Amino acid sequence: MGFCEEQLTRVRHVWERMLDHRFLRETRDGTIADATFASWMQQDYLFVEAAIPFIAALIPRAPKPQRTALGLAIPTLEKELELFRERATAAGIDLVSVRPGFTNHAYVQFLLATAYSASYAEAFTVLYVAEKAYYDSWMVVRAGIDEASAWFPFVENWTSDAFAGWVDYLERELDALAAGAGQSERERMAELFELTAKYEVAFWEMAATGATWPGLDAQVS
Ligand code: MP5
Repeated sequence: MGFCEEQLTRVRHVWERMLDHRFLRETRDGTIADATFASWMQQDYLFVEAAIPFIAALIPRAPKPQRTALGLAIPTLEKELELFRERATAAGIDLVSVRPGFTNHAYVQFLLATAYSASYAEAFTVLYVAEKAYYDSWMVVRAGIDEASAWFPFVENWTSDAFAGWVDYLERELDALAAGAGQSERERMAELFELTAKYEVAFWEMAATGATWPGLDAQVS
């Protein structure tokens, strides 16, 4: 069994919570409040913006054969940001004056900290888990959402064949990195695997509840 399969089995209780999150079920069933979906869009727009420097920081550290794939991910993310802007304009959602919520802020700091201070294989683990989480999560939504939904373009974005191929690629590469890692690095990779999965659950929770910062409300955060 490869590292990814082994870890997905190990953290399955977290993964199941993620896939059973009410944000995903309500988006699939078309019962999600527009304001709730808008709150996810606003926060995830900031997250995707931050994913660009995260990937960019990995490129100079990557083994040569991985550099091109990581480099090509950047224009894909730019296109994704364009999709957010287009959907936001269509639905009258402000993306400009948004500030990151606590969970989003913590997750982004975690991404950047791993990119700059963890080993390459550890940072690559975080990349894989974040992408795999979105693929699996949006597949849940795909299973029932009305294709005429205003939110369907997001489903298409993260369940496309191209995105599935990217996640498969990351999985193969991560399995190889783990196979070449020593025991203590593998343990740190496993820890980051789990932490990233937990951040993904926390992100859906933040979106579903509209949470901003603990102890503050939307007016002062
Ligand atoms: C992704 C995302 C997927 N957009 N947001 C969160 C909270 N997790 C994962 O990353 P990408 O770079 O948009 O494919």
